[in-house]
Amino acid sequence: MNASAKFQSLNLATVTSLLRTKAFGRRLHLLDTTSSTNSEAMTLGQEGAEHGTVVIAEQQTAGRGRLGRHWFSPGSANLYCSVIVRRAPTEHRLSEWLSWLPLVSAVAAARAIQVVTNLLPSLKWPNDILVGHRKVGGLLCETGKSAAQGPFVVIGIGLNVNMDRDEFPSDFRDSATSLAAEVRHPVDRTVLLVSLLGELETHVDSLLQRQGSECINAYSPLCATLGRHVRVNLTDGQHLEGLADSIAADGSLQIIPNDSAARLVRIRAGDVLHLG
Ligand code: BT5
Repeated sequence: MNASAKFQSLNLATVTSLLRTKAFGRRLHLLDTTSSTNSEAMTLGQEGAEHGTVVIAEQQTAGRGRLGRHWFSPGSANLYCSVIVRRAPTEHRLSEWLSWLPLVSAVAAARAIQVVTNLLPSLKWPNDILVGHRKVGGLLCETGKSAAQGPFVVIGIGLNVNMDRDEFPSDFRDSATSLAAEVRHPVDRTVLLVSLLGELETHVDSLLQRQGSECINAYSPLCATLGRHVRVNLTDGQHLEGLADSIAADGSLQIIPNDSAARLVRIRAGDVLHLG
């Protein structure tokens, strides 16, 4: 890969001049190094940062995945981005909103990747972004609260953009990829970031108006998990194997367990392995 294209830095003025969003990225913090953009955004959110505030870092020293896992975040090659979302629907739709926000954000990220690279990413439930069977990105949504402005959500997105495959640590080298490795040329991170923030704002805004059933129509066609035999490692240490049947109105994954074809089991949280 061409080294100069690969390591071109993100530039605040350039990103800002290309943005076409109303709120997302209008307040943009571009950091060289941070522990985690989600942690930075959480702090800013608690201090009252406004809706759409974005934190980007060239490198994370303690990037976080779900359930306390680590997100590999080397410098100047990828995107590490966190957005503060302060909009929320009325009380009775709040839990639907919180369950769908990560899934809809994954749809937005997949769409941005498609627009910028022509690749056709898919999603592993709940919100892994895949190219082929390899993971090119992931999402971590966290909720916080500030004294004056009330609750907020941080949408954190990590996308592997210009890394070579052999740069990944050996424990997930076979299951990870980058956009550049797939298209075989460097990908402009500025263009990707601008597209990502635009798609995110559109999808998050429309989630405010939509019912769960409408989200299913946007999410399901991209979901590579549906129709597959899967193993789900549940958060309580148990596991379940079966056929991934469908997405429920609340964003849960519905499985037909191997040991009981007669019932559907709803999974709200867990890790999915595609078995076949
Ligand atoms: C995720 O977690 O996929 C969510 C990742 C979110 C990262 C973003 S970066 C910006 C923001 N700031 C943060 O601190 N976090 C967010 P999970 O589903 O738990 O996947 C983690 C697992 O993926 C790890 O245990 C590894 O196996 C694998 N992994 C770690 N780094 C990876 C990478 N760069 N590419 C592909 N796979 C990776």
